[in-house]
Formats: sequence, C-alpha cells, structure tokens
Amino acid sequence: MWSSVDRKDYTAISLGNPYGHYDNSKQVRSASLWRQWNRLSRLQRSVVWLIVILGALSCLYLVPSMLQDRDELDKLSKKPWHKDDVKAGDLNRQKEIKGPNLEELKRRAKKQLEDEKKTTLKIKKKGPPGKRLHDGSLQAPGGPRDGDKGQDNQQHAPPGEQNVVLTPVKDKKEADTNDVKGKVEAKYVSPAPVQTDGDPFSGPKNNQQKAVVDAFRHAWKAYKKYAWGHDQLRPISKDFEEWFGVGLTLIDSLDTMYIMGLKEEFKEARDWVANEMSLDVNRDVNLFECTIRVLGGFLSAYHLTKDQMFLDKARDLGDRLLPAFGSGSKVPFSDVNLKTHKAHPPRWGPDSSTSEVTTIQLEFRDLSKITGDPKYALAADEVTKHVHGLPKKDGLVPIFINARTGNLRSSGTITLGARGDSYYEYLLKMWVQSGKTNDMVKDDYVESVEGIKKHLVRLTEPNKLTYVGELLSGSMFSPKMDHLVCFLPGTLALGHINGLDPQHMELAKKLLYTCYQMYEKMPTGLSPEIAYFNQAPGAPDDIIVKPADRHNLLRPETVESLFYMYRFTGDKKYREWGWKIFLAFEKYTKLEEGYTSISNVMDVRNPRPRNKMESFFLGETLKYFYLLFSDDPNLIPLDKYVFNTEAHPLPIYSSL
Ligand code: DMJ
Repeated sequence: MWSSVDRKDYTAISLGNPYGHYDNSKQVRSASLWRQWNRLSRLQRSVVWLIVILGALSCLYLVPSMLQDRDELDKLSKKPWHKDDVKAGDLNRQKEIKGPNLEELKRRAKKQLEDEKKTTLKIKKKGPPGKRLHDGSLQAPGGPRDGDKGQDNQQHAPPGEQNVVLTPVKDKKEADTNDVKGKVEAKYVSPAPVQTDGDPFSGPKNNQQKAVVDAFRHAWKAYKKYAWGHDQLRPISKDFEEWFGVGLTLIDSLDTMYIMGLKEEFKEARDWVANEMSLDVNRDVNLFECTIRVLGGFLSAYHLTKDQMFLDKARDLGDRLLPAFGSGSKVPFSDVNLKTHKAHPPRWGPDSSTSEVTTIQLEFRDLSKITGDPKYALAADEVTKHVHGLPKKDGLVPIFINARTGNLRSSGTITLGARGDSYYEYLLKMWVQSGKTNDMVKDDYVESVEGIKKHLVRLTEPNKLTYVGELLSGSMFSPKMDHLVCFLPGTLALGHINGLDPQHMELAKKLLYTCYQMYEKMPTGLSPEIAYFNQAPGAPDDIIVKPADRHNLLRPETVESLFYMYRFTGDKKYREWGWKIFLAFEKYTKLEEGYTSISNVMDVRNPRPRNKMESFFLGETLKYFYLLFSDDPNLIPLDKYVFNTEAHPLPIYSSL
C-alpha cells in the first residue's frame, strides 16, 4: 500500500519529465524499490543507512588520497625526464624509463610509494616522528653522532665489515674533457667583467647565487629558531648540540653573511658576539678546530668590517689557546681548556694529528700582524720550523705526531685525507700569505707535491680516473680516497696561479674531475665520505663505496676546488658541476627546518638523514657555492686574500 507521501513523489517525478512522455518503466522500478524499502523493519533500515553512511565517509577519505597518489605517481614518472634530476647513478633507471612501458613504471612507482608508507609506519612506531624530505623521501630520526674531522674518519667499516661485499657504482662512459691525455693550458683566465654597483658585498647578482642565499637563509632561520647562540643545529630533533659552547655556527657564518650581503642577519649575529658570547667556557676545545673555525671567523669578520670588537675577541681567544703550545716540545697539545687554560694530548691516544698542529699558522700569524704582538706567530712558526726539520718520505708526513717528544709516528698512514690534508694546504697558503717571501714552506710544499705524484697518484680501471691513494703504515698503498682530499685540486690550482709548475694545474684538473665523479656516480648525486678505486683491469666500475662510508656530512672540499678552478680558468663546466651538486644538496639534505648530513648517498628513497647541520655547511660549503656562481673577481680577490682551511678569508701581506 502506498502512503500519501509516496504518491506525491511519484506525481512529482512524472510531472517533471521534460519531454512530456510518460516513462513508465523507470517509475515502476522506483515504485517497486519504495515498496521494498517500506517493507523493511526499522532495524533493517538502520543497517542500510549505516552502510550508506560508511560508504560515503570512506569515499570522502579515499578519493583525495587516490588523487594525491596519482599526483605523486605522475611526479615520479616524470622525474627521470627532468634535466636537473638526471644523475649518472640514475642511468640504469633512465634506460628503463626511456622505454615505452609507462604502465610498468607506474607500477614500480606505486610500489615505491607503498614501501615508503610502510617505512613511515615503522618509524612512527619506534620513536620520534620521521620527517619527509622535500622530494618525498623519508628521513629517519636520530642517526649516528657526527664527530669532528678525526672522529668522522674513524667511522670506517667496523671489524668484520672490512671485507663485506662492496657495492660498485655503475660507471658512465666518459665524454668530458678529463684532460687525462691532453695538455692543460696553464693560464689564468679572468672571469668576464660584470656590471657591479661597486660593492661586491651588495648581494646576489644572478639566480644561482640567489638560490644559494635562499639556502643559507633556510639554514640560518632554523639555526636561529632552535640553536641560537649554540654550537650546531640538530635539525630533526629541533634542538642543538654543544661542542665548544661558544656559538660555533654563528661565528663560522659571520663572513658568509657579510659576503652574501645579508646585512641584517650579520648585524644581529655581530651584536650577539659583542654582547652575549662568552669565551670563558670551562671546556676542553680542540686547538685546531677552534682556531680554524672560531679564531678564523673573528679574524675574517674583522678584516671585512674593520670592527674593533672582532679583533678584541680574536685576541682574547688567541690568549686562551696559546697554553696549548706549552707541551715542552715545539708541537702543541691537541686540546686546551678555554677557562682553566690547561692543555693536554687527545683523550683517544698520545699523539696529535699532524694536520691539526700544522693548520693553525695562518690564523696565529695574522693575529700577530694585526695586534702587533709577535707571540702568536712565534708559537705557530716554531711548529712549522720543527716539522720542516723532521724526516719525511719525499715531503710526505705520517698523520700522527707526539706533542711530548715532537716526533712523527713513522708507522703512521700517509694520506691527503683525514689528519694529513691541511698540512699540505697550509704549506702553500703560508707562502701565499707571506707575499711569497717564505721560501721554506714553498719548498716543502713543492717537494710534497712531487711526493704525492710519486707515491700516491694512481689511475682507476677502466676509465683512468686520477686519484690520490694512501700509504698504510707509511708504505703499503691503499686505493682509498677521503672526500676531504678534494681540497687538493683547489690548492694545486692556487699554487700554479702563483707561479708553480703547470703540471700542478694538470693534476688539479684531473683530480677535480674524479672528485666530481664521486658525486656524479652516486644515485643521490652526493659524494660518500670515502671512496675506494678499482685497480683491476677488466672490472666494470671505477668507484667502490663500502657500506660504512656512504655518509655525506655536507662537506665543502669539492665545491671549494670548483670555485678555485672556475676563478682561474673561467671554464663554465665547473659551474655546471657545482650547480648539479647544489641541487643534490637541496634535494636530499634539505629539511623543513635546516639541512642535515645523511647516512646513505646511495639510497634515493631513504638517504637516512642524520640529526646534524655542521657549522662548515654555512661557513664553507654555501660560501664556496656563492663564490663559484659569482663573476665578480672583486668578490674576495685571490691576489689579496687567502682562505684559511675553514673558508675564512685573511689578507695576503707583502711579507710576513
Ligand atoms: C672543515 O672544518 C675544514 O675544511 C677542515 O680543513 C676539514 N674538515 C672540515 C670540512 O670538511
């Protein structure tokens, strides 16, 4: 039986037919549905309503997420064609993608998304929430603590992992001008003059520089928000860690901000140093690290601004560091307490690192020059003279030196990497700083380059990449190269521009190409901390990365060398390489707040972000990027300034 309401509706339907026909079949079907509905009990109707409501709700939830998935799928399927995203490590993937099977690609991309979601869930269960990187890949919270230069490089494969299966990186046939066979023209090509407003520090002049400044601002904003006045930002836990307890990142960044034209940021940081920073910290600091980052930071800020406050701070710090030289030998202790002035050898053993005791001279000599007090230079020069007189292997030094006896440990490894690197760098730079008057250090430098060529330089198989290996126990060759070694092309080029052998430039170019390959061949486009090079003819890959060496700490060395090489040659390829590296940093190390070092440069889906933004990322890496993308030779001209090993520019004097 129809109710009156049912009848009314039925009439409305029939009258609503715009064609005037009477569509009986539809109405009969509707009527029969109504009849069935009316026959249902109250309970049955409630169940039906519940099902309808649940269905509607799940549609509301699922449709947007399906659309989002589709969006992400589209992005992923487009990704390989984006020119900025193409990396050698992706070559295999590209090959597959270039084929016609788009469905297969989408299937894989979808699986990738599902895998990521699973990982997200796992991480959520474990502890603090993971973050999503800008490219959608997942960052895990926490991660191993990064150490200083020494600690970083102690993190090789743990015992038992030394001989695990190595992961070779696919090689790409080289089409670039590696100059392996060709002659290198050793001449300085001044960058094309650019229109400037006369002030080299007035800010970015092109889009690449703007992008670098944006990156700096992004890092700085996070540092300011979560770590202001502290040593280093932990960008995942959004807090900070102390090392020296003096505001390390802030001080390391001062001249970068000045150079980039970030005047407000610079002023705010300057005022913090003037009014709030205290050097009276009851902490043992590493003499080398504190000198290159903090003393170097004050000195360059002083030279750029002539602000007396920075000079006062530099002098105060110099006085607090000087007690490290009271070891009884000419070689300083590695550590000194800023408050108590007590100094001692490192906690981990009796010896100091050779590079550490020989990489304080530029700063201490500069401090003497500007204060007029010779005591700083005298202490540092004693070390140089002492090391000059020690026995070496064709100018090469083992990486440990004893502060009590003053002797090098003859069984120590010889390397241009950790603990050895900046010994060679400062030989050259002391000569440059002295207006090329200090022949003792120049001769030591030239001899060491000959030693490097004789004992350490080798070619890889199959592509004949030039690299610099190590001598274990001072004699056994190991085909291992730290990323740290990538400072060397820049230093060699600087030496050549100052009149040293053209062959230095030749070696610099080949080596820089290899350093670039350490980025280019990785799936993320970022270099591992350490690479091994293949020696065996017939093997397919030049570069081998051990599982424990896959981290990237946002280090500057390759960018630094690209900067020198671009300044000196004007060859645009160095900028292009630098731009690709910059984009890779943006893609895999940028977080919502700040940047982070990562644990695996070989996994694009999960590079395993660590929880640390090193001060040298702002002090060096971003500064060298900014300088690399500049065409203004007056932006820190290299005949007037010499960069310390932490990228703080110090003046070149006519004699020293
Ligand atoms: C910096 O502190 C300096 O460049 C040092 O010479 C080596 N290690 C870091 C950057 O990698």
